[in-house]
Amino acid sequence: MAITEKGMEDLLATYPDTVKKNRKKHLLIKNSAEACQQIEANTRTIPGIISQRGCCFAGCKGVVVGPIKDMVHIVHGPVGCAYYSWGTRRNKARADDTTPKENIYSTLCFTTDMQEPDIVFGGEKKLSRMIDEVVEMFHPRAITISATCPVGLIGDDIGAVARAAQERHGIQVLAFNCEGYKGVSQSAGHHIANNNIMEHVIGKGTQRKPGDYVINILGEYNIGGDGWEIERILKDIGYTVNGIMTGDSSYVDIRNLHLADLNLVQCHRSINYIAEMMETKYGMPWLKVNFIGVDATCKTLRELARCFNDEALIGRTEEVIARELAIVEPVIEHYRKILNGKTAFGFVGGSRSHHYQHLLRDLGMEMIVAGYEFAHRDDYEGRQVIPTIKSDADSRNIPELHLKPDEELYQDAHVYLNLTKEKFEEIKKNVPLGHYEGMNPDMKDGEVIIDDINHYEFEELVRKLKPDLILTGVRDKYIAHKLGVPSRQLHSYDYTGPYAGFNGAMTFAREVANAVTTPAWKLVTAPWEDGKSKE
Ligand code: CFN
Repeated sequence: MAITEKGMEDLLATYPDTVKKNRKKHLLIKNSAEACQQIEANTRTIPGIISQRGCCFAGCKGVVVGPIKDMVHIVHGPVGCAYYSWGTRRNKARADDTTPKENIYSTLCFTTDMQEPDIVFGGEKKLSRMIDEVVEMFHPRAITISATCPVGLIGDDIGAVARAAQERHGIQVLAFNCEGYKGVSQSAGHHIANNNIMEHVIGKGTQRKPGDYVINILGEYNIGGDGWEIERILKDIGYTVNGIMTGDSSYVDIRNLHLADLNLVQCHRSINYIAEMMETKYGMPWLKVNFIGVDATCKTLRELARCFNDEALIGRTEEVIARELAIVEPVIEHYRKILNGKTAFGFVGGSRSHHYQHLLRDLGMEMIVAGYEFAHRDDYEGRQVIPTIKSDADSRNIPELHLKPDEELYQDAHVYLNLTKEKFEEIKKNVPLGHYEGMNPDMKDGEVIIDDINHYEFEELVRKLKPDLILTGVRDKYIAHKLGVPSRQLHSYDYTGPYAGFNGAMTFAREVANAVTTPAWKLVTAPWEDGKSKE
């Protein structure tokens, strides 16, 4: 089932002219004849339209800051903002070498619970008292304060409260002015969180974890245990994971983040700011990776080993890949028999809709509609892959060794560590230059790309394209079910996971096969089958 330009016009025909003009720019039918199809993204949702987006507070406290397990995260605002962002993302945490169990606060919910008098007379004193109480009861290593909408509206100076508390208690207290209304989506919150952590936490530590290949993983939040599966594979190969931003991460490890050799970037959307700032400040290169999907994971592991240009590491990588594939391939093959040729509709935040295209293809499935809630244009249109050299620690400051791409826009670097310039030139010959990695380049002609979908467009596209599976968010999951189509919820993975790495791929395959084949869907009459609804 495909949609034509005419079909797309029909879909938009219901809208008033201004809305139609706006939404048209957020919808694309992939056409490889056009060199670089552009999509409008990261702009304000039309008021009155039911968007799937979240807010700035969600992006800052919920996404980037919240998973840091050994900090107490205080939500300064009414109880609802704290309650509904409590535990729902399933970013898991456990005790480790740097963080004992008693320093983990991930399962708790801290809020000033602002009431009407606080809104009228100000909530700073209440916040200050709360910090004192938290320090007395929990003795945390550090504290964050995240502002919700009313805090910005009444003008509470949470920065001043944080500074005073920091002096009083001798621990770091970070204030995030991430009021929900800022920006156009949760993306603004990612940026605010990145800036504050970069400025005040990263670089303050002095302990690099021991090992020959020391890496950080940025943009991995350990949803359903994804990060643990990725770490398992990397450790087996011989890498030391110095720190993760921010799944199962600790304040202690984040202070030492700058001491690793290389940053891996899994979710580019939420953490690219830190990756780029660390490159500028510490000369630390970064590599965009994807651990979602069997082929994607293998490709990532091989690229990573090549970055270090170390024969032993490359050999060990191949050994681990072979060992894992021996287990994974028969399982994937089994489910591919059930799923081959089936189609999916994927609409998730700012990176997964692209990452999961790879895993679906492993299973013989195709994502015929893909979209993001809040991604920016570079997430859709891709980044050009340019090999870049980092020859050794000293060379980090030698500009000519860090070969800059000619064009600034949307370019990405594949980095190589510990190389001579000659060796680098040799490798460069074999790397396809000008190759774009991103959602649009990975899609096939006729498939649909959509930004900031709304409820109406979601329903209409499902009616027209009749996918076998919908990869959804928390709310649109139920739209899918009401339309008689099975779904997997790709934000917190319903109650399951991990989906990343090799073990995750097997879990995902089993669950998707179960979802698609469950007899329950035969008992639901889809609206286009009851003869009453249009089409
Ligand atoms: S874990 Fe990430 S992977 S951080 Fe981001 S852009 Fe959200 S919470 Mo929901 S699942 Fe989603 Fe991505 Fe990066 Fe998650 S696709 S919307 S803000 N996201």
